[in-house]
Amino acid sequence: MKIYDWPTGPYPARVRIALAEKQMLSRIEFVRINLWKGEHKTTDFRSRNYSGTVPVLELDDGTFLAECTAITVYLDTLDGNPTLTGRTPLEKGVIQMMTKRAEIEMLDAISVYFHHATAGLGPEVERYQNMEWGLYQRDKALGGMHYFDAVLRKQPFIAGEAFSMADIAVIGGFIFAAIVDLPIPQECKALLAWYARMQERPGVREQLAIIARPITSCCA
Ligand code: GTS
Repeated sequence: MKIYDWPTGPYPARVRIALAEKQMLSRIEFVRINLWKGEHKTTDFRSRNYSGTVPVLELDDGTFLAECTAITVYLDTLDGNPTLTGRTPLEKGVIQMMTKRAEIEMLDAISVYFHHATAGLGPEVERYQNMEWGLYQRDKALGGMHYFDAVLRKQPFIAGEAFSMADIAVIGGFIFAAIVDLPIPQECKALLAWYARMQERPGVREQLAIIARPITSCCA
């Protein structure tokens, strides 16, 4: 299997963490797509993923799977022993809900802030920007952090009692927050304590180590 990605990107990191947790990294050939050069917006790349984003998983039969959640579900269920996406119908439902919520309320919101209210990937890639929309999404992400802090005051993980794909999505939010220098509010003590616990997991720690910016800068 191949994964087209950009190794320091928050979304690719989600799939890399999932692979590390599943001890599957050695089964993947990584193909680097240079986002700063707009390689993800070419016609050739869009034939793999119409949305023009990474990561994209290519299976040995030539099938392409895009979207972190879809890729993670596929990889997690390949061995018949899902550890990240739930076993029971209820676990699966809650994990999907909280993963989507992590995207809407934190990770995607920070991404919109990056692409609209900062220089983003530069003028060649950012063809349309809307500062007001970007700043609105930044504030939404800060609200999301407070929401997840409240969740983690009641339970140890984002989707309940066990580590899951939903935790990985919020880790992606932390990675993007560090990239755009968006501090995690100090009063979000349960969220910050959870993030410290996440970094004790070898699969998470190893992947964070390849991200150039120090993640802890947003939590100091
Ligand atoms: N919904 C997609 C998913 O879950 O996979 C979002 C993927 C996404 O936005 N990926 C980023 C991207 O391709 C990669 S990174 O920001 O994490 O490095 N961004 C490029 C762009 O132009 O939007």
